[in-house]
Amino acid sequence: MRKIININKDWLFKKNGEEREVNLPHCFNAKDGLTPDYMRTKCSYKKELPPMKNNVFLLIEGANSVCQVAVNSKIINYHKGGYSAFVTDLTPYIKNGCTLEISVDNSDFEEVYPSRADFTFWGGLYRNVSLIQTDKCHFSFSDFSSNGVYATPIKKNDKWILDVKCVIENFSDSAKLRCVLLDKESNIYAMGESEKSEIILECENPVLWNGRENPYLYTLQCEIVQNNIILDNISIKVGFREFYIDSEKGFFLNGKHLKLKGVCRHQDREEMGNGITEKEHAEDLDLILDVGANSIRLAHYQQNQFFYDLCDEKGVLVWAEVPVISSFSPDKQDNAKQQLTELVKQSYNHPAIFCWGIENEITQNKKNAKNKALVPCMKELDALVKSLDETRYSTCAQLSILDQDSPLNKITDILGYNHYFGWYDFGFEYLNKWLDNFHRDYPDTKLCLSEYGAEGLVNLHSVFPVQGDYSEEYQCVFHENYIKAVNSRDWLWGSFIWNMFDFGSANRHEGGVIGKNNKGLVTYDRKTKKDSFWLYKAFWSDEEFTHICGERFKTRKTGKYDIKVYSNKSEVTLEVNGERFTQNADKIFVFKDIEIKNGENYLSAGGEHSIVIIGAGETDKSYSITSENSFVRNWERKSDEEIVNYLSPESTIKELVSSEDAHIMVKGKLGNDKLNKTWLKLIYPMKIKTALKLSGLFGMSKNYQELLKEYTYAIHK
Ligand code: ADA
Repeated sequence: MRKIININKDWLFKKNGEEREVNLPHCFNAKDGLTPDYMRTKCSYKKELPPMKNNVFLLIEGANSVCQVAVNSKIINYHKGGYSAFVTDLTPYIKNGCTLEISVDNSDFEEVYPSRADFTFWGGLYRNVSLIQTDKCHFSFSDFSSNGVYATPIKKNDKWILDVKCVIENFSDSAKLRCVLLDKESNIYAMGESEKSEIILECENPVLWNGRENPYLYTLQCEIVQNNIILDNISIKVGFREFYIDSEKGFFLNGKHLKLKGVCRHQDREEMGNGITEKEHAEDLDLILDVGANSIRLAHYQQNQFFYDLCDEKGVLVWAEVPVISSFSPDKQDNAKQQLTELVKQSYNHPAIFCWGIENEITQNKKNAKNKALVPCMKELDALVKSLDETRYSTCAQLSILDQDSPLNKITDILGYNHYFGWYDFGFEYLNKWLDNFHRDYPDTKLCLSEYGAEGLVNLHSVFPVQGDYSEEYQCVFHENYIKAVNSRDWLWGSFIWNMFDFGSANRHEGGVIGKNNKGLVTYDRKTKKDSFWLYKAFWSDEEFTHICGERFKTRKTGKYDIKVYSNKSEVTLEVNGERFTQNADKIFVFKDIEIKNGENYLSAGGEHSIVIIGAGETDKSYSITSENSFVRNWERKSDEEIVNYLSPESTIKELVSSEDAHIMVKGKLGNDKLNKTWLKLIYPMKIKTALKLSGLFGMSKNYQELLKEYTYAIHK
């Protein structure tokens, strides 16, 4: 029988010549990973191992990104790829005990994905490390460090079978493979024995794994038996389910239509980086279930097996993927194939997974995207994934601006596009046009929205939210439009919000925040559910609730405000300082012209959610951005007299350009040549608000946005 010994405790960690004791999981960028010059170097972890008999394997579940294993100063293994597990055979070295030294390097390696991406490349031995002691005859680790068991539920002519294929080391003639399938109550549901390493179990009318409704799991116990002695054993979960996607009707699970209501997830946390524990994983999934999602895109890399297990248990459909991202390089193709093979083989048995992602925005680096090897390389990854798993879809997530007729769109079984209309480009209205054109021209393509999102900072607020203002309110407006667009198109099989959580991205500096991407529905510390969280809960969850928006938009100038409420009830009553207002609506309730008086104002909705807004002489100034790295400021509406000297999103481009102060400052920053206002004259009558939305339309968007950024910055300085 195998024995698994967790060795997370008591490692001697060495960084830049300094040594200290640490426990795993450990991330050596936990303190600096949100700064642009975070440490990218080689560190090492050392430990004495006691003498051990039998075969002993070292399982490292994740080390970012290139890892070297040495025993008694001799290098015995090397692994490239920061997110997949890998196993090293210690048998020849451990009989008398040994010194184990694991070096982990998160520098940029030419031949390893990823090199460029919008997230921190957290270094460290950041998942569990264990020793697995086995008999000479055991389920093999040699097949890309999988557990050596591949169980495939197959439905043929209305009958289910479970095809169990194993890879076994030293499988002698006198040994047998035994597979027992147990139901939830531990009753034997099916069983079989074989002298070969494959068994087919007949499974009559199994209870289906049916997503969130009923994620029924069986337990498969695989044993290698010799003379009635169990030499090795592995237990995995099995779920029987069928799914398919129709380009017109969407996603079907077990014959029933199911729109995939998805979020994307990054795993890192404040002060921990990627070195998180089961507690944090479980907390993340609980929040995802709370918002009512039934699907997750586990972007942009292989995640912890524990998290896939949780998704199996809770019935959440998973898109799993490799970090072949942002910038194509033929030099990394071998590594892409290796990471993809590891992902599929190591995660093969999870019923939750329905597709394998082979790339994300691989055309982002325009120069590399022109490389003739790009399409053939992506085709090769697609063929590889299909050869490894015939039962799931291959997929990819394309950059928004990739031509709809790109040959890259014809490679995978299903397709995703990442769209940020209304954040980086155009206005969100453009989404409808883009989607309808796509479906008209490519009606057979099975398309989803693989990403969409907008920044929402819980400390920034606006009565008149505009694109790019980073306010919590604009994030809501953005998502209100997207959810409607998604829901009104049955053919769109799913959508994945970017992102469920704010996450570390060391090179970012915007909205006044350094080192983070703030497009989460929930903050980085998982403590605050932004208003947009409740919008999705209203659309997705059956759990009744009422939520008043604007709780953090606390101190406002006295006056009349529209108060927004999200709820999945059809009728909501809002009580403001004792006065009651009732409204019927669908998910989004807007109570117009609510008087906010001086001092504390008490707002309550159906007794379920109460907030306090303070009426004051002025709105709290901290609700507007002050950092010079943000390109759009949070603007406040002023009275008509004040507006003469104060620009707002309602002001025209002419007013903006004629501002003497702004002009002088921009001149100093950009130089005279860029201050040529001739082309700006064409849009003089346009409101700043509209111009920002449409900036992508002018074909000179970079210049244009640069000018607008500089002007808006200058005016508010
Ligand atoms: C891309 C990318 C993501 C994400 C996003 C953003 O679409 O795939 O990794 O960071 O951009 O927020 O800009």
